[in-house]
Amino acid sequence: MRRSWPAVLAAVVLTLTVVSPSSAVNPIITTRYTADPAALVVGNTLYVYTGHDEAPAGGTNFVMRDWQVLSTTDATNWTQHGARLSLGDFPWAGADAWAAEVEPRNGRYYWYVSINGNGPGWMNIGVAVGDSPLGPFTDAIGGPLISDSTPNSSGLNIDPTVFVDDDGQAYLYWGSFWGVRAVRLNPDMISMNGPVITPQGVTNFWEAPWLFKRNGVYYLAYAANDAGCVSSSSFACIRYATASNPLGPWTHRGVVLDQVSSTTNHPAIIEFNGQWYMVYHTADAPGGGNFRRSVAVDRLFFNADGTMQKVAQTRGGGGPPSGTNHARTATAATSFVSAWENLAAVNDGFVPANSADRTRPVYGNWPQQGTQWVEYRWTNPVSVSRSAAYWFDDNQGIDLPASCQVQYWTGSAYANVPNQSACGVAANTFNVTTFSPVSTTRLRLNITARSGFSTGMLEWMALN
Ligand code: FUB
Repeated sequence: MRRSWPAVLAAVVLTLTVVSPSSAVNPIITTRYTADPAALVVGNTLYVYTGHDEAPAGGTNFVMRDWQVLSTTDATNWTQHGARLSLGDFPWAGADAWAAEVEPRNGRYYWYVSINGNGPGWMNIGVAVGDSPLGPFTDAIGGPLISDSTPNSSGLNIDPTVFVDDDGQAYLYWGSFWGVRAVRLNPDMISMNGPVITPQGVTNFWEAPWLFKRNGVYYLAYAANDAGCVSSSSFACIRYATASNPLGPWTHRGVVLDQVSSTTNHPAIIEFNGQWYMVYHTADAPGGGNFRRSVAVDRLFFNADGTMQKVAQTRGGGGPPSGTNHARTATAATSFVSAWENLAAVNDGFVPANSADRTRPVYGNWPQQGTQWVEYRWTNPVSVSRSAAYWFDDNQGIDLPASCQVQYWTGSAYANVPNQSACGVAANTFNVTTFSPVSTTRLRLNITARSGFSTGMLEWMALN
């Protein structure tokens, strides 16, 4: 059960904390990169436990060394509590402070974490325990709870989610590489009670399970990467299933969150102050990327029959990024523009209402498929360090791209801009890509379509 523990304790803890509130937009904080959220309500406070992405700009691997805590009492203003657990708290840890979740029981808080150990095997699940939602936390076992040597463990033992049912029985789910696993835990919360099972009916499970209960129904949300919901298997959507038993069998119910701007995604679903929320991560923070992710929170709504509506992603303020937009002084060129569309649309300074906004001319390359490009040309070199693309989606032959890549003219050839962050392909927003500044006379955006579709843009900014 995730709703527990007296409000007074949370209040006492908060008074001891240096607070740094941030505003209500997504990502919920942008002063550091946070990923893999897990949510917990304690009294009047919603805690979000996250991983911490520290990869450099342009990095191609996770750099994750600690776990962070954020909290709010209004789901709008967030307090950063910093790192409350790190690899150094586990003497047997080698690297990789991946996804984690906190579950309370009998006044104690159990923080289940994914860790690469310093012994044989790959990832493990360890447990730390503390006496308050903010710790301090210490290693509860002195070694992994789940490892590669656990009989019937997953191909990748990460992403724990723990749920204590009304009868006091605790369940641990985890897994990746399409291998979901579950086991009962003993009341001590740090040992298994029975064999590891492979739950049935978790359709297209990839990783990142989140188990909860509502109105007597068990819900399992999880990341999936099948072609039915993502533009490429590198990305993830969030699917969910329901069951009348916490170990299943499960009945798949559909997608509750579409692909986001980061390749990975990781859900938490929680009721707080009478409203339900989905907590997840994206690459939407400035300089963000697949290894520099940021936690987002949005409302989640249930239908009368208990199914969940798809979450509408709130993304920043939706307005154009600030800075000098060199696109306005550029001449645009393209590999192809449909005869009835207008390339000049990309740098006319328009701020669209959404990706289907046709109130002004649009750029589209239907019926071309594969990779097309748009570029800006200047007579004299300009210094550029950000690209912001607002994609066009007519819900017919033109769809959001599968991917994109920013390039610049070196004087003799095109090269990828250095240290590029994720080239976002989200709808209804300016997808900001950052990179190390280049001085150039040409900037090119290579746009790769989803299979069977063409692509288009409503606006493309080239910012200093
Ligand atoms: O953050 C590292 C890993 O990426 C997590 O454990 C997965 O859920 C995915 O988000």
